[in-house]
Amino acid sequence: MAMTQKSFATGSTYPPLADGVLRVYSMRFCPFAQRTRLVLQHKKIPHETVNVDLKKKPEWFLERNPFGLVPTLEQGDKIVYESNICNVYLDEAYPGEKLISTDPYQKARDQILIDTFGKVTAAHFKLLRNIDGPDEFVKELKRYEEALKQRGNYFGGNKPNMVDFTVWPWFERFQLLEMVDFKLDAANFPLILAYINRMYELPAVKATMFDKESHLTFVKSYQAGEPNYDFGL
Ligand SMILES: N[C@@H](CCC(=O)N[C@@H](CS)C(=O)NCC(=O)O)C(=O)O
Repeated sequence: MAMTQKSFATGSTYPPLADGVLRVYSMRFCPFAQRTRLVLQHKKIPHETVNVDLKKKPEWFLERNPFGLVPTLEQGDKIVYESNICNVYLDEAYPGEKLISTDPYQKARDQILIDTFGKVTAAHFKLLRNIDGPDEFVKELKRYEEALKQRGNYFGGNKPNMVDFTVWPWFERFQLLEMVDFKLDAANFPLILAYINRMYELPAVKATMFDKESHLTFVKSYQAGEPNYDFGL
């Protein structure tokens, strides 16, 4: 495993990557990176993690991903980035439980939930920033309440699949909406509320989650323009 969880910043030396080792570049509080960390954990894919300072990015990180975004995967001379692409790559390249359906119709329906989830994240962001009220967020999230009604305990049915690991990081962060006095209510979101409790039991979620206080501390530092990437270390 990599030497430290502390984030690497501009001017740092590239931490050497051993032959064959899969590395994920991450930021501990990034929901996109968490998507990929969830898949790595759930599929038990051996890997190491290198956290980067996203305000003062190391030069060697920008050489590997010119967009400078996490997650980014590196193994030998292979580089993959964009969370959804990383996750499809990991599912295809590694053995173990497959998270993407081989049934074309099921795969298409799952992909709709994955691709249109950006509407939820955008509304969540605007609500959290007090740019918008809750209407849009509630409307978009209702589609996922409906999906659970049709699918069962998880978006994947009786077990989690790629949809679950794609959307989960934001479900973990819905509790941040207490900052703007919003809470998911049992009348509108009974299945989502039960789902959130169920997901917290998954080993992959336990391995990648932060508690509410840590998320709140990070988000407040982020909103103040001084993100505390190493909070708690
Ligand atoms: N579309 C990208 C988004 C990733 C992303 O925005 N990650 C943030 C951290 S949460 C980041 O790396 N930000 C650095 C920047 O914007 O310069 C993905 O799905 O991987």
